[in-house]
Amino acid sequence: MYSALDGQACADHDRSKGEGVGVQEYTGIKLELEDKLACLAPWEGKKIFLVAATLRPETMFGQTNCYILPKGKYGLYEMKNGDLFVMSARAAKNCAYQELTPVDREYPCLAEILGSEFIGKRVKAPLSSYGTVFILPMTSIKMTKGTGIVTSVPSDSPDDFAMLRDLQNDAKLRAELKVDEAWVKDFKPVPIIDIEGMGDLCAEHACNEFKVKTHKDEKKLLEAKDKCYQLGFTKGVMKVGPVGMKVEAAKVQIKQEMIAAGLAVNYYEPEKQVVSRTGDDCIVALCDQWLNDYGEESWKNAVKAHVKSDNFETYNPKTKHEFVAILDWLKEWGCSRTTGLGTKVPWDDQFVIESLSDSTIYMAYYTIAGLLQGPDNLDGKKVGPSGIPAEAMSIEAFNYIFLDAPYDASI
Ligand code: ANZ
Repeated sequence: MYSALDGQACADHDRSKGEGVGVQEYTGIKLELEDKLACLAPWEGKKIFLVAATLRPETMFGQTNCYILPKGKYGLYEMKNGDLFVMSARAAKNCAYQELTPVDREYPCLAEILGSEFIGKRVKAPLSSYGTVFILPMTSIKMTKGTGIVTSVPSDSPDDFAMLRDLQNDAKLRAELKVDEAWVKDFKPVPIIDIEGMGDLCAEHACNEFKVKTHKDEKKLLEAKDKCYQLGFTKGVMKVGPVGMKVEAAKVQIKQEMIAAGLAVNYYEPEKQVVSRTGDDCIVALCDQWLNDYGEESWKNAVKAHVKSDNFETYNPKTKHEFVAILDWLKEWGCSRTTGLGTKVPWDDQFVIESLSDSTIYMAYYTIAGLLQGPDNLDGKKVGPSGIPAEAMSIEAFNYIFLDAPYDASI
């Protein structure tokens, strides 16, 4: 998690919003634009892709259309390999910090395009049985999530199913949203995943079960979506592509294959909004970072055994449980940063130790500071009550005090 304004990683306690928020990994599906747009004429002959962010790459076989927000502001951005991507500026910024753009951390907008300009145009939908699909409007799209473009899989996504059903059956809605019947009429949901107890069109099944009437039934759609996601993941079996494979495995395999074939890209962003204390909307960036490997088995087990033992006392049993629970998920922890107060990382002094990590260590020093420095001697320039000068505090001395290392009078 990174603040471009601060020019460095934005750790948990550097945030005014979004403490504990992690990174969401999406697959960016490249939908190649087949039709021309007057405003894109200067780039004729180049490949232009609308990029849809998805968490379900294994469902790409069932794409029937693409959704865009009519009032959404999209931009055209060049990528490293010469591809031109249509996406929100926010997504382009994340891409620029993930080594996708020609110049790292730069994402000049080549053209601004309103979502409505794309409606009724066609894109190639990779892996789908329809091959070419239409771009349709969806008013519930959030510009603060993914790329602001969604690829529609009405067989497995209740949101997509409800919207497509309304566009197919409701002439008034079509007129209102300026959608031609020909763009929706022949695009039926494609059975691609079998789920025990839900059949092979789980979105329709869930919409019926939760009585979703229209695409505006937000609450019911959420319940339907939860059910499809959960059961799809745990019980879903592929009917197309890698037939018979569990969704859980197919998800990983299809993502890898699509990226290798140039049909998709990896795209990351904060899973919810993260704002730094400097007021910057954070992004996900690839950057050099030192990590503490708290997940390392022998470390983890030693700490866990200690926390669970009678030697570790908490005022409240809940606190003890929380320690154990956190030890279970805590893995790599970014522990360096480039600016701000802190102790220099001993082996790489371009970084300082990130303050939360620093504060797990420096209290140890307090146990001996009184002897080494004493009161009114914050910078340690005077020799304290122990009579030991700073120069005498070698690594061996610290190891003797804190690590039970043998005492060596000759040092
Ligand atoms: C294809 C697909 C197939 C999807 C499928 C879902 C199910 P959650 O789970 O809520 O985080 N999406 C992506 N960007 C969006 C946006 N800006 N506004 C609204 N919806 C957006 O959502 C992840 C899914 O929400 C993504 O995965 C995308 O639809 C949609 F069977 O892609 B999915």
